[in-house]
Amino acid sequence: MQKIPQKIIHNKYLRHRKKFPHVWCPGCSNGIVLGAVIRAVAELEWKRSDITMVSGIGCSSRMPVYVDFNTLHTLHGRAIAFATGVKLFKPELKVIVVTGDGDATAIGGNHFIHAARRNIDLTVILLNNYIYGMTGGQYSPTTPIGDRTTTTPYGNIDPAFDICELALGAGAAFVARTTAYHATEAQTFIKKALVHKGFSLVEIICACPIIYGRMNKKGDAPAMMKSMKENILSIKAYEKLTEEQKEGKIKRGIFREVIKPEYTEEYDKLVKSLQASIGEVDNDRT
Ligand SMILES: Cc1ncc(C[n+]2csc(CCOP(=O)(O)OP(=O)(O)O)c2C)c(N)n1
Ligand code: SF4
Repeated sequence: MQKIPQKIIHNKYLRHRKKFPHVWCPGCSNGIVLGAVIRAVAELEWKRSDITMVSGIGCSSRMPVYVDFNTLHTLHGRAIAFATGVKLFKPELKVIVVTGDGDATAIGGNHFIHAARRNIDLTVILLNNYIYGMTGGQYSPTTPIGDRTTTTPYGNIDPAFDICELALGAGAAFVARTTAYHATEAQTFIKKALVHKGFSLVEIICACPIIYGRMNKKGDAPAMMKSMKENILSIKAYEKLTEEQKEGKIKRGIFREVIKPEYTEEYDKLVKSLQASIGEVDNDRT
């Protein structure tokens, strides 16, 4: 495919004259993910009006402010609920949900698992930085055991969710994980998720150097990126490790890619069959 110059992508898909500079801290991974999203959309040659991006509230959830698609910046934890409404009302739209680990798996956890179970055609891009960044660093359901946050000042004792395992358990049809360090892979996974018919999840491990990094002595943004490179391994590399070597390492890759009945299509079929049966009843009456 012909490579589209960055400037053209930026001019076409970003609200660069209206909404920049952005609010993200120096070294935050959110901008890398934004770049991967718009490059994936550019590769697909989708029109801006074909897409609706929906988010909740959080640093990650500010992404719809910056893209020139149809956008909905909604309530904390309710992005998937709003996105479900959009998709059912206008199934022809490509609906992208951008969410954080807090937004999607704490307050929004129920919406997340049930959208996966229903297999509604949404692409969920989940930026997992292991903390509530926007509100100053409370722990989230993905904060690792032992980590310090404002709500776990003596170290977290709650076991963390593995977001991809959660989505797989809930029945999601497409499940992938990568990191902000692996930006090209992120773009590829997002593109695959966007064209996948059904619920798709791309979890992107992100660096929040200013809150999570500082509180947990993870070093600066480059150090956090280096750690992603060294510790978040492809499925192939991970599977070669001994059980002992797997300690502290995480797998990245596509964990599931299957086609199953999609919710809006099933809903449409049901409506049409009911309308047809009502029509038969009406015909019998005449
Ligand atoms: C109903 C409700 N509860 C709480 C908040 C406060 N709040 C805003 S963002 C946020 C957490 C954001 O964390 P996450 O979703 O992980 O995103 P991040 O900022 O880390 O990208 C919270 C608790 C809110 N806005 N609305
Ligand atoms: S607080 Fe963390 S997640 Fe939020 S913009 Fe800053 S670095 Fe990024």
